[in-house]
Amino acid sequence: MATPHSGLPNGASSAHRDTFAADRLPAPEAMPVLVFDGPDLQFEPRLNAVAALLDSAVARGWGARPCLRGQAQGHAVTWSYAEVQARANRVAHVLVQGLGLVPGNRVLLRGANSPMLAVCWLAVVKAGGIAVGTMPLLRARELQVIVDKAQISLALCDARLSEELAAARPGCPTLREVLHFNANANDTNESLGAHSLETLAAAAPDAFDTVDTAAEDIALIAFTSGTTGVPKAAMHTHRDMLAACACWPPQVLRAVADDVFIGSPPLAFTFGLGGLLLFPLAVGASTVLLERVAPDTLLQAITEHRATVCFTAPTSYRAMALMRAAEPSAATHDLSSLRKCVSAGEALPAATRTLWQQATGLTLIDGIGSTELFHIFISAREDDARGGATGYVVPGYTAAILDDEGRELPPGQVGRLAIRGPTGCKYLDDPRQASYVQNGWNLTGDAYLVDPVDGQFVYQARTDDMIVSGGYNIAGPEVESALLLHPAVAECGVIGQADEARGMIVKAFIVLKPGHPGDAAMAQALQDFVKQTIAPYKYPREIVFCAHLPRTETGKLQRFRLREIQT
Ligand code: 3UK
Repeated sequence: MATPHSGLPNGASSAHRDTFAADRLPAPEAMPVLVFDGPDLQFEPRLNAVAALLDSAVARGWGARPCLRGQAQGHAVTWSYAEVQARANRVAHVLVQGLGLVPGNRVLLRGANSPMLAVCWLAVVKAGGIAVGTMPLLRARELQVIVDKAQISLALCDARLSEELAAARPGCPTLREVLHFNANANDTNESLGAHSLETLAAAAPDAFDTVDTAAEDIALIAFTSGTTGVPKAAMHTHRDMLAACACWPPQVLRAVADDVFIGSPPLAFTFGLGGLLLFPLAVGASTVLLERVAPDTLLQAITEHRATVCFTAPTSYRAMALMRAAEPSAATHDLSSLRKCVSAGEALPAATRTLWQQATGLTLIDGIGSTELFHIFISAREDDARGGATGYVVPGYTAAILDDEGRELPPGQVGRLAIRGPTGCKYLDDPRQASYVQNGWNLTGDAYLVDPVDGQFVYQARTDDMIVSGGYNIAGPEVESALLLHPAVAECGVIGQADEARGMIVKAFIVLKPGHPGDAAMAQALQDFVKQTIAPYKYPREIVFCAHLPRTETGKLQRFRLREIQT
């Protein structure tokens, strides 16, 4: 066992006996500059995020308030704050006494969103472990990469997702123990039934001394959605998560204790972890954790739970709005409980904002965040929100638009978005740290400009997705936004395709709404429509009609896969 890691910048010694994460932090000169401005961003040197979010809620007298809602072992449940704390304490005992978890060990968490998955996350972090979430659809090979990269020894896995993890195990020499949860009580398989996590937890005490971690101990390793290549592992400390809770949620979202949160992003994605677990806990609200989150099931669940705050991706808002518009009567889905709807993950097209407004009367709160910065850093409150712009930098963060040499550009000019604040990118042992963090700034890989009139940040494209055609810079998302205004278009994705004469041409992949033929006349009509909507040179010279678009589990369009498609 390595000696405890000390000498952290604030002088607090680590609680981690397993120093794997601290040993693999970027070198000091490669670290992002951290800024803690204002009274809400002053943190004690010793801090456990779950003590601050859960134990303190119960201590404050919120024990009886509803906390987690959803399905557990086939039943609909609502667990109060006190119950969630007791359950997390029991699971923490199983981890420590039963499985030998030592602070600093990584624990793989695997499951669709559910109350028990959230309890597992809280238990790992309470016990001083490092939670490593995995997207439900990952296959054995991808799980192996994660287990190997994070040197994971323990796993808590939803029984219904046990197969891929079992298939991965021969290639995971570090993985010592796997426990399953959410099995049906009558399941005949021993490891799923009698030795399930729930059975072991039921026999454990319901009090647990939350490990007194240092504010800068790593609590979370979030793998990036990894559109290409080896996924990057972004590490976050206990303080990072509390800092995120202290910025965008109170400044922009402004949720209250009576809110009922709901949405689609997996807890393995920091958009989901913040929006569907940490932010509701921070205000004493409750959160509905859904296993199935297709647009129709999400609509139904909003109605059923009288949800008030929704988090999902732009495409999901668009699909829900179109479904709602097609409903014979407004009564099929009653969305009148909704108060706040947050869109993130990719750019929000103005047409989608309008559709949602028409369907619900609500103004979407757009926000750009990243796995590396943990959560949203540019966003706008409903009153400031306007089509086509992401919003203002969230108080606590600073943003700049930089040119290729790192010089700050004036408003109106397109450049690289650079962010500083109380959170920042810390990749686990990865040379790509040097491209995300430069001179202390976090470079998100997005091209943005600041509107010279209202000062809002306006998204252009991913920096490597800019289409340069005939000498013009064309941002694919702008062409997508224009196409989405056409009544026949359900979804679309725009990329640049190599072209001898122009360097690149704009190429659009289009999913039409039912009943519209994908023929030459339609292609012509769409090209004409774009020319009339935005600068004519941006029109798609090539159009491909398709049945669906390739997307990640978090709703992001996989442009690299569109580029791979040979037509
Ligand atoms: C893009 C957006 C325009 C942008 C995320 C909220 O998406 C999240 O994290 P990822 O690491 O991806 C980050 C990248 O996604 N993006 C996200 N939101 C927007 N582009 N407008 C937006 N509103 O390219 C960014 O660099 O998967 C989002 C909270 C937590 C997150 N992790």
